[in-house]
Amino acid sequence: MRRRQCLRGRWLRFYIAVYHSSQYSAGRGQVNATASLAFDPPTLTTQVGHAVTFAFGSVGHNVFFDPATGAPGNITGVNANTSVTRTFDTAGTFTYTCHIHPYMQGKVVVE
Ligand SMILES: [Cu+2]
Repeated sequence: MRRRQCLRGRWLRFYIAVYHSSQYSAGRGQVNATASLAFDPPTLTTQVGHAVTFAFGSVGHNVFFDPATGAPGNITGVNANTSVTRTFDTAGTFTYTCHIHPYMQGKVVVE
C-alpha cells in the first residue's frame, strides 16, 4: 500500500512537470520578429520567473521596454539571426517597441 502511494505521487509529479513544460516552453515563451516586421505573438502571457526568448531573423531589431517596475533590461543594438532571452521576475504588463521599426510593438503579460 505504501509503495502504491509512493508511485502515485511520482506519477503526479511527472504529469505536473509535463503539463508545466508544455505550457511554458517550446514556443509558448517565444516572441518572433516576423518577416512582415511585427512581433508574433503581439501579446505573450507568461508567469513570474519564466523566461521569454526574442527570436530575430535576418532583419535587425531591438527591444526597448517602456519604463515599468520590474521591466527586464532592454535588448539594445541591432540584433539579426540571433535569439535573446529575458526573464520576467515581476508580475505586470510590459510593453516594448523596436526602435529601428517604431511600429513594431509588443506586450508581455506576467501573471
Ligand atoms: Cu525592428
